[in-house]
Formats: sequence, C-alpha cells, structure tokens
Amino acid sequence: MRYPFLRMVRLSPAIAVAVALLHVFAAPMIGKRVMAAPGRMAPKQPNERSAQNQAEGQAPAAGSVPAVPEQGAHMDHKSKHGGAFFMSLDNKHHLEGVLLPPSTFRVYLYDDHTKPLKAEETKQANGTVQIGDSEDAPKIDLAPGKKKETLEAKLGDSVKFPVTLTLLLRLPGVAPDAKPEVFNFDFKQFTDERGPGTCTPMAKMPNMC
Ligand SMILES: [Cu+2]
Repeated sequence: MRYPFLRMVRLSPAIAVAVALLHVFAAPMIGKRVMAAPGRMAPKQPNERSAQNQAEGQAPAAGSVPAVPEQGAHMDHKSKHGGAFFMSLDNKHHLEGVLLPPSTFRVYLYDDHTKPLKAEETKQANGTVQIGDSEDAPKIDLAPGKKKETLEAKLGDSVKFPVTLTLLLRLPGVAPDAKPEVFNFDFKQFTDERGPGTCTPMAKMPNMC
C-alpha cells in the first residue's frame, strides 16, 4: 500500500484537505494489519477478529477495549531499524521486525511512546514465528536477543525470498494462556537496517505512519 504523502505537498490546499479526508475514511478499508492470506482458512483468532472489527468500524470485542492513550503516546510510528513497524492491539506497544543474514528474525519491542522496552519487560513477552502463513507450519520459539528490547529466532536454511513470516506474539501484560496477536511480515530481501523501513497503519491508530 502506498500513500501519496509526498505528492500531497504539491497539491493545492483544497485538494490536500480532500485527499486527507479520503485518507482518513479509506484507511479502515486498507489498513488491515492482519490480512486473510490465501491458504489460511482456519477460524480467526480473537485478536484477529478484533482487528477486523476495528477495521470495519465496529466496537471492539468485550475485553479488548483499548486503553485511552496517554498524552504524547502514539506520536511516533516510524521504524527505527529499517524493518516493518506495527502497532499492537493493546494500544500500549509497538514492534518492528527485521530479517538479517544468514537467517535471524529479530523483533524490537517498544512502548506506546516508541521507546525500547526494558529487559524485564521484554522478558514478559513471548512468541513464535512461522515461515509462511500456514497455521500448520512449524513454530519456532523466539528467545531474548542481545539487545534488551529484542526477541530473536534463527530460521535455518528455509528462508527463500520473497518470504512471509507469521509472528504470534504475547506482549507484556497479556495472560500467559491468552491467544497471541498475529503479525504478518513480507520480506523481499534481508532488511537494510539503515533503510527507511515500512509501517502498516491500522484502524484506531491515532497518528498514522
Ligand atoms: Cu501507536
């Protein structure tokens, strides 16, 4: 999905306002963070359903009402390491995934102000990653990385580009037996850690990418 942000500056103010309004109204249609990928036919998990509800403008399911964002939170939705940036459904966290040679998938965890989590907070998160988007794919555990705010997994020799990775993540504050939140990453190549990265907007993201 590509937005004409850069071109907007060349438009007249009236057209710019119209484009901005279109952006706001169109975003729920195209901002689905969890996409129904082909071949993933199993019933949606609760968190996926609530993402759908948000995307369709419905009230979130009971128990998943997002907290009111703190002042100053959610002002920064830019990747920091050239990776794919997401906001989580709990409205309290952000994350970024990178794929590094030879086969390391690393997830950076951030708070609502996009500050890196502390080591003790990162320890409260856990997750798995699957190669591809099939629920039957083997789940590879994520373990704490060298940097305090990271979780990592080695994917072995099975990474062939383009590759989709499915991250199932429980963020800090989530019950240990809760359904993990699902994030899909599409990598065409290894991450350029100095590159601009990407950001996937979602409904209810207060200050989009
Ligand atoms: Cu945010």
